Amino acid sequence: MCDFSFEVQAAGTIVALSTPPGRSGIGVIRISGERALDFTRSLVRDPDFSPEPNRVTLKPIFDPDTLEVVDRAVVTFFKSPHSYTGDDVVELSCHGSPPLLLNILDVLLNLGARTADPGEFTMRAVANGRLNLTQAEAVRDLIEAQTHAAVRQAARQLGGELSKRLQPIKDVLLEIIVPLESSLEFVEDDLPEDIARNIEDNLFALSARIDEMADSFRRGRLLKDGLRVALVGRPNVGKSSLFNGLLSSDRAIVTEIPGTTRDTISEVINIEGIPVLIIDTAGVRPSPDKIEQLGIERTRRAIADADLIVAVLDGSLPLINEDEEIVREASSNHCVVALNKSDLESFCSNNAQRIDDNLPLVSVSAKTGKGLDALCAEIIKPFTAGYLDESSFVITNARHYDLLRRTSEALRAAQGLIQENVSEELILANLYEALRFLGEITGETTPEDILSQIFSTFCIGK
Ligand SMILES: Nc1nc2c(ncn2[C@@H]2O[C@H](COP(=O)(O)OP(=O)(O)OP(=O)(O)O)[C@@H](O)[C@H]2O)c(=O)[nH]1
Ligand SMILES: [Mg+2]
Repeated sequence: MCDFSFEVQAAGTIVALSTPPGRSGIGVIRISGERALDFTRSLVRDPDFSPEPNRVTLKPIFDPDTLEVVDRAVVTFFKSPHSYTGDDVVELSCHGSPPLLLNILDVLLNLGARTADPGEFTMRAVANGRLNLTQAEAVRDLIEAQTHAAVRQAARQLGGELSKRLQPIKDVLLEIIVPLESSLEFVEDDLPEDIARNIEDNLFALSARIDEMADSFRRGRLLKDGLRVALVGRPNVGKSSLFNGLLSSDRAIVTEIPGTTRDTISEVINIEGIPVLIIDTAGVRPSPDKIEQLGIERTRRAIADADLIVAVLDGSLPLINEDEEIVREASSNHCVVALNKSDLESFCSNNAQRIDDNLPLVSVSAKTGKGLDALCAEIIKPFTAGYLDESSFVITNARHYDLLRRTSEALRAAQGLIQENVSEELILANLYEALRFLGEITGETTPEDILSQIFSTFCIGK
């Protein structure tokens, strides 16, 4: 069992619905704590019920007031410590009827169970040494993953990959600390030159290794948080049609009337594992119409918040000043120009002649779908260039990134102090700090307020 720095704050037997609220085939209620089995016995009105751990049993569930059977549930018992939380756990797989599940939860609360806080099951798993902190965070990331690539990364972290990669780094750090500590006790003079150079080299190699890990956060953040991309252009150029084409669904209203889209609408699509939020916006033009003006205001906000702007132009018509103005504005951010309506006879790529050559430009037809793959490739290009290695493990969490950076800084500071020949105590202080940052990633040295903050981002029932 790991030695964690915190105790489970609120003891007691906790209960929550672990499946989403709403109608479903099955709804799972999870009970964790000392009295999990007691409460289950009351619920099934069988005081001798002693289920074999890890085996399922079909049991009737009673309403305690009317003594009527309200459901037949599959009961699974996980005996401490061999459960998700490390406590005794019972999972009741009931029929997924919201009033039925609420009723059963109510009965359990009346028996003395307590509603679990967000992430409390996982917090207990960490406190009981069933998971380390990075694995617990991976549980949340797995549930929240928006693409298959994000699922894969979360699953690897849940399997302990991050902590396994950190362990050898901690080991090397300890190998540096131990002789420094002993030199402090036994040697009056400065560190011998050859030992100092050796420590310096090791610290250099170690901080380079940590920097490499931290750098992978660029891709990790993309996989987890994705990109915001706004489709912007004059009315009628085909923004909503492109939006629908990228989504492969008729999500937005398309008509030949300029000014059709009033409000921004957005949906997430998956481009090579990256969740990309595509935002369709109202066409930009001077308009006396109050509703249209409000829509255009929202377009401006979407432009300001976007990671990249697709400036959409109608390639079947000569460009006008407004088109150029839109492209000019968009190019202050990451920008791709989409020259739409390439299926029309009047389409001419020369229409885009006045557009800056340096901007990526793709000819597309929202109508036929031609060029959409190329447009998707251009959208992610500025963010993935040079580091799209599908198989590599990446840092996906800003907390881990920050702590890795701080570890690396502490190691570099120690390196500098060795060069300056200062006392071993000062060098050691930096090395211990680095060790503490690494321990904060996996949970050994994480302050309690940070832990509470982390678990408050989980959903209830997990
Ligand atoms: N032939 C052809 N017509 C297109 C294409 N894309 C859009 N259109 C047509 O152009 C007109 C305007 O399309 P929308 O997608 O509504 O244009 P929009 O830019 O969203 O317009 P607003 O919402 O008014 O700003 C519709 O009649 C579409 O059918 C295309 O690739 N080829
Ligand atoms: Mg539109």
